[in-house]
Amino acid sequence: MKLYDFKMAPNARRVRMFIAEKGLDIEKFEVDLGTRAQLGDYRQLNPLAEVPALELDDGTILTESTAICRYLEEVYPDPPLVGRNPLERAQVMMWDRRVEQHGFAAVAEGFRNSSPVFKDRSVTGPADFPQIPELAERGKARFANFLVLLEQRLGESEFVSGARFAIADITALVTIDFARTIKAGIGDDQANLKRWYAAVSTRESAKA
Ligand SMILES: N[C@@H](CCC(=O)N[C@@H](CS)C(=O)NCC(=O)O)C(=O)O
Repeated sequence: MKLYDFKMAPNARRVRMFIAEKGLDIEKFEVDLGTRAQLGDYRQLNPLAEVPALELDDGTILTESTAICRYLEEVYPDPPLVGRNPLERAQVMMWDRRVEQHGFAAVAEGFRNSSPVFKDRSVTGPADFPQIPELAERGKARFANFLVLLEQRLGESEFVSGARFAIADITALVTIDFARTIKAGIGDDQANLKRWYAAVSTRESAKA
């Protein structure tokens, strides 16, 4: 297998962390988003021009971080990162999707609509779209609301999706680290988030 990766890309980091938690050794190939390599020959591999992508030994290409992780979970079930029974799996995926939709997407909206690096590239993919400054503001406000939701959740649960570390924690950690790009983060009064962040960010896999 081979992972098409970019060190600074948060979606790629989600998969790298998942791979590290599983203890897998997968070859990596850097697609330099800084020089827009994703818009060149790489599009033959992924027409959506995004990383990560996982190439299987038979040449099959998988894209979308969650789909890649679900595949790895099936093939390498230990340690389980997507729940241990039907209910747990649903809860893990429910929280992972919430984090993705209300946290990660909010940061991406804020960052891509404000950073000069993304001028005319406010949306990933082959087509160019101009930045909309109002969306940068909205992204920041949405992320603040997301932290309130997560603070409340972590007051009732050790990890994001329940009693065990799972993929939703990976997505949440990557999202919170990604939020540095919009100069946002855990508030001084968000004690549950601080407790959880201290535990999760010091896992070996967080270095991935
Ligand atoms: N839905 C995809 C999104 C992947 C994505 O947005 N990747 C970003 C890096 S984090 C990318 O490739 N961006 C290319 C660009 O900015 O043109 C997934 O979950 O893997």
